[in-house]
Amino acid sequence: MQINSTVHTTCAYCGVGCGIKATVEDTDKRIVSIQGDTEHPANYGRLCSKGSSLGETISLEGRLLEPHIAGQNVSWPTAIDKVANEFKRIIAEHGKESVAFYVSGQILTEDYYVANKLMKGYIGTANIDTNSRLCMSSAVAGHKRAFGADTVPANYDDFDHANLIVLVGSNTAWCHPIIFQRIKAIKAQRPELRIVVVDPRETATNEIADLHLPIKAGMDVLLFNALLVQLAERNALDPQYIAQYTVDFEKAFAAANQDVGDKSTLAERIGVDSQSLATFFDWFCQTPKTMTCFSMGVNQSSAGTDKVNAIINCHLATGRVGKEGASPFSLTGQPNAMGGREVGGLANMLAAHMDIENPVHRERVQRFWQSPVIADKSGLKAVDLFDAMYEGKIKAVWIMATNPVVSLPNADKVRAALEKCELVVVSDCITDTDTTRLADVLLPSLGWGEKDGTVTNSERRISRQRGFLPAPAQAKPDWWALSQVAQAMGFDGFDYQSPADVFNEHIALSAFENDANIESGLRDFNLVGLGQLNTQQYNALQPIQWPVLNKDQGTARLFAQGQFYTPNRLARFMPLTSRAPKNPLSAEYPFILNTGRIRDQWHTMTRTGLTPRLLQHIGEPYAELHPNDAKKLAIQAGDLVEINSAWGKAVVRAQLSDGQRQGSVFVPMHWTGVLTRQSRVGAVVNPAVDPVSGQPENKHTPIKVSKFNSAWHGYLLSHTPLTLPECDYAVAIRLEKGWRYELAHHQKPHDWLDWASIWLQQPQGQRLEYQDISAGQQRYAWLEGDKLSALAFFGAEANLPPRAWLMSLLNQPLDKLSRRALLSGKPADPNADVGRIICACYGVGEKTIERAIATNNLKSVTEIGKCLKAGTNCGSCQPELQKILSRLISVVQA
Ligand SMILES: Nc1nc2c(c(=O)[nH]1)N[C@H]1C(S)=C(S)[C@@H](COP(=O)(O)OP(=O)(O)OC[C@H]3O[C@@H](n4cnc5c(=O)[nH]c(N)nc54)[C@H](O)[C@@H]3O)O[C@H]1N2
Ligand SMILES: Nc1nc2c(c(=O)[nH]1)N[C@H]1C(S)=C(S)[C@@H](COP(=O)(O)OP(=O)(O)OC[C@H]3O[C@@H](n4cnc5c(=O)[nH]c(N)nc54)[C@H](O)[C@@H]3O)O[C@H]1N2
Ligand code: SF4
Ligand SMILES: [Mo]
Repeated sequence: MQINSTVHTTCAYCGVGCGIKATVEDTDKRIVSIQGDTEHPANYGRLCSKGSSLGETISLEGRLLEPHIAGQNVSWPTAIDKVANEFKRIIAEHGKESVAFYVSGQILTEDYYVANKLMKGYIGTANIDTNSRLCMSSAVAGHKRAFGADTVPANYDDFDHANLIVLVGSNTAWCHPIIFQRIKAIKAQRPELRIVVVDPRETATNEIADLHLPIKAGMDVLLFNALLVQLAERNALDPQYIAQYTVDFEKAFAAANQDVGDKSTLAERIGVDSQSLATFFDWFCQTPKTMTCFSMGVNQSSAGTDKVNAIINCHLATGRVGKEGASPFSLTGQPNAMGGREVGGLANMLAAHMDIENPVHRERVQRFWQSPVIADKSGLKAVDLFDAMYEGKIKAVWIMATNPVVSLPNADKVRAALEKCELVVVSDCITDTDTTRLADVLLPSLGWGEKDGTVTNSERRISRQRGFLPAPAQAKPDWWALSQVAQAMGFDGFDYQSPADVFNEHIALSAFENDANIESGLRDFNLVGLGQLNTQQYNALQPIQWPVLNKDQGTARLFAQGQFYTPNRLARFMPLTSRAPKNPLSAEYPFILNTGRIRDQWHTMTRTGLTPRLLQHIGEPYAELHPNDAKKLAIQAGDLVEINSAWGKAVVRAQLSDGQRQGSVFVPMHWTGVLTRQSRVGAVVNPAVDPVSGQPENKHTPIKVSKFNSAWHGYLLSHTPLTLPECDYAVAIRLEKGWRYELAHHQKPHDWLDWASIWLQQPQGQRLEYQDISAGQQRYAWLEGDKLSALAFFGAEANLPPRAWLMSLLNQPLDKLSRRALLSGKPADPNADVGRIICACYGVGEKTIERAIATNNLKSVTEIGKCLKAGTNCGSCQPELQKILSRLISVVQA
C-alpha cells in the first residue's frame, strides 16, 4: 500500500530530543524515510547516525507481537487477568511492599503517569523505580538540594551566546551528537568560544576542546571546590547575586577551602598538570557567559550528587544561572528522562514535582486522584529493589521498556533475583532480550513510530512523538496495558480512552493548587497555560518548554532573578568535601573499569543492533587500555582480555589508545547475553551507589585484567543467522548480507570441519579448504553457485585475516581473482579492502579514507567529504576523520 504522508515526530533515542519528519513510503512493508525536522528547535533539521537510521529499525523482525504466558501465546484479556490476579494475590499474601514496577525513560510521559498513579495511588507503595535511577537521579537530587526543585535553568540557545563551554563527564560527540555539532558550528563562526572537556579519558569530544582536563576518576568535586576558592580569591564572585538570591555561601566556601588544603599538591591530587588547571581557572574566572554541561561522568558516581552541587555552587557564586549563555546544564540521557521526572517516576518522588516525604503534597495528590491510598514513604531505589527481590522480599515485578539484566550493576545478581521472583511481567517491543528470557508474562508494546504521546528533552521542551505506522498484531500502548490491569484489579480512575486523556490529567495535576499562597503550593512544573486539549489540539501540540504559565507560552530560562523553589525562594549552596570512589583499588584489583557508550549503539542494542550500518563502525565488545598498561600485561591490540571484579567477569577484545588514562580501562555498556556469551559488562560493575541519589557508580569498579587464554580463535560468516556457538567467547554481528560470529574457546574441537559445519548448519555447495597445521590455521569456505555462502577461519592466535573484505564478499558472486584470493583473506587488488567502516551513513572505510588522503593530498575533513562523501550526512564521524587526518599528516611530517 502506498501512502505518502509526512508526520512530525521526535527521535526515539537521546535526550537532545530532535524533531523528525517521517514519510511513510509503504505502510505494509513499513518503509519510511526519515529526515530531520528543520522547524524543530532542538535540531533545526540535523540528525545523527542513530536518528537518521531509525527507518531501518522499524521492521517487524524480532518484534514481540502477542502476549505470552509461560512461553505460550495468549489473548490480551487472559494476560491482563493473569497479571491483575497475581498482583492481587501476592499483595494479599505478602503485603503491598512485596510488589514493584521498574520502568524507563523510554516510555512516554503518558505511560509513565499511569504507571506511577497505579503504584503510588492505588496499590499504595512507592516501589516504582526506573532506569533513570541509573541515569539522572544524581542530577535530580543535586537540583533539588540547590534550587528546591528539579529544574534545569538553561536552554540550547544558550550555546549560541556562551563564550566558555565546560563539558564535564560528557562524551557529547557520541552521546549528544546534535548538541556537539551545534557547539562545533558555533565555534567555527566564533573561534573565540572556548571549550573545556573534563573527562579522565580522551574521547571524540576532544575534537573541539581547547583544553582537556583528564582528571582522576571521581575528582570532580575537588576540581570544582578548588574553582570556588579561586573565584573567591580572585574577586570573580557575584556578591549581589549571592546576597540577594542564595544562602550558605560561607559554609560552602569554608568547606571548599578546607577540602582544597595544600595548593601545591592540588593539581596532582586532581590528576592534571598545574598549567592546564590554572588555564581552566583563568577562563572560568574571566568569562561571565559560561555554560557547564554535565552528564554520566558526573551523575554515575558514588559522589554524583555532590559533583552536581559542586558545579552548581560555582554557577551560583558567579550569578551564572539561567542567564543567556550562562548556566549549569544537565544533559539528559533518554528521550524521556525529563518527562519521567515530571510525573514522579522515581521511588522518592510524587507526580508533578511533588515530594513523597511531604505530607501536604501526599494529601494533595491523593485528593486530586481521589485515590483510595497514597504511598506514605519512599520506595526502593533500583539497586535496593533488585537486592530485595534477591532476598525474596519483592515477589512480583512489572518491568517496562528497560533491560535490567544488562544495564544494572552486578547484573548476574539481577538475573538471579529475577529467577527467584514469583511473577515477572515484562512489557517490551522485542521478543528476545536478556530480561524477556526471564519473564513469566510478556506484554507486547507499541514501538517508536507506532506509539503516541509526549517526551521532554534536556531543555524542558515537551514534544509529541507521533505514530505513523499501524499497531502490528497485538502490540498495544503501555498506558493502555497499565490501565487495563488497574481496572482488572478493581481500581477506578483508569478509564482513559487516549493518551490525550492522560496528558490532560497531567496538565491539570501540574496546575492543581500550584500557588505560592498555599502551604507547599508553589512548584516549578506547571503546564496551566496549555489548558485542556481536545484530540486535535493534542495532536497538533507544538514543542514547548515548561513551565507554561501563560497561554501557549513556554519558558526559556529560570532563576536569573532568583525565585528558587525552596521555602524561602533562595538557592542553597552546599558545603562539600571530595571523596574517592566507594570501592578502592587493591593489589588484587588494581585497575579502574570505566563504562559508557559508543557512537552508533543505543544501550542494550535491541534496536540499533538490528541495523548492519550501525554495527560497521564498532561491531565487537572491547576494552580500551593504555599502551603502557597493555605492555605490562603482555596484551596486544586485538587480543581477547578477561576482566574480573569481585562481582563478575567479562571477556572482550583489547584496543589500545594513549588517550586512555593509565590504570583505567574503558568498556562499552552495550553488549548483552543475547548477542554474546560472556561480554555483558554489567556483570562486572560494582553495585556502589551515591548515598543521596542511589545512582550506581558505573564509571568506577576495581578490576583485574589479563589476557584471555584460549586454545584457538576464529570467526564464521554465514548468510543466515545461526545459534550462538557454544564457546567461551562468542559474539554475533549482523552484516548487510548475513552474519559474522567472532569466537574463541579453551579447547580445540576433534574435527574442525565437523565443528564448523554443525554451527554453520551444514552449509551446502562447493567447499574450499586451506590448512596450515604448523601455524594452526584452518580455513573453509562454501560456495553456492558462484556466491560465497559461508566461511570459517580458525587459528591459534587472535591475529586472523581482517574481516572487512571477506564480509563484503558474502552472498556475492565471486570473480576469479576474489575466489582465488578468498582463503588467503587478502584481496588481490588491495583497493578492494575498505577497512573498518568509519562513516556509517555512506559506508566509507578507514583504508579507503587513508588511500584518498594520500593520493589526493587531502588536508581537511571538508576535503575528505568532498572526495568521498564521508562525514557529510550526519557528521558523527567527523572527529574520527580528523584523527585519521592528523595521524597521517604527522607521519608525513615526521
Ligand atoms: N550513542 C549513544 N548515545 C547515547 C546513548 C547511547 O546508548 N548511545 N544513551 C543516552 C543516555 S541514556 C545517556 S545517559 C547519555 C550518556 O552520555 P554521556 O554521559 O556523554 O556518556 P558516557 O559514555 O556514559 O559517559 C561520559 C563520560 O564520562 C567519563 N567519566 C568517567 N568517569 C568520570 C569522572 O570521574 N569524572 C568525569 N568528569 N568524567 C568521567 C567517561 O570517560 C565518559 O567519556 O547518552 C545518551 N546518548
Ligand atoms: N555499565 C553501565 N551500565 C549502564 C550505564 C553505563 O554507563 N554503564 N548507563 C545506564 C543508563 S544512563 C541507562 S539510561 C540505562 C539504559 O539501559 P536499559 O534501559 O536497560 O537499556 P535499553 O536497551 O534502552 O532498554 C530499553 C528496552 O525497552 C524496549 N523498548 C523500547 N521502546 C519501548 C516502548 O515503547 N515500550 C516498551 N515497553 N519497551 C520499549 C527496548 O526493546 C529495550 O528492551 O543503562 C544504565 N546502565
Ligand atoms: S542527537 Fe541523534 S539520537 Fe539524539 S535525539 Fe538527535 S538524532 Fe536522536
Ligand atoms: Mo541514561
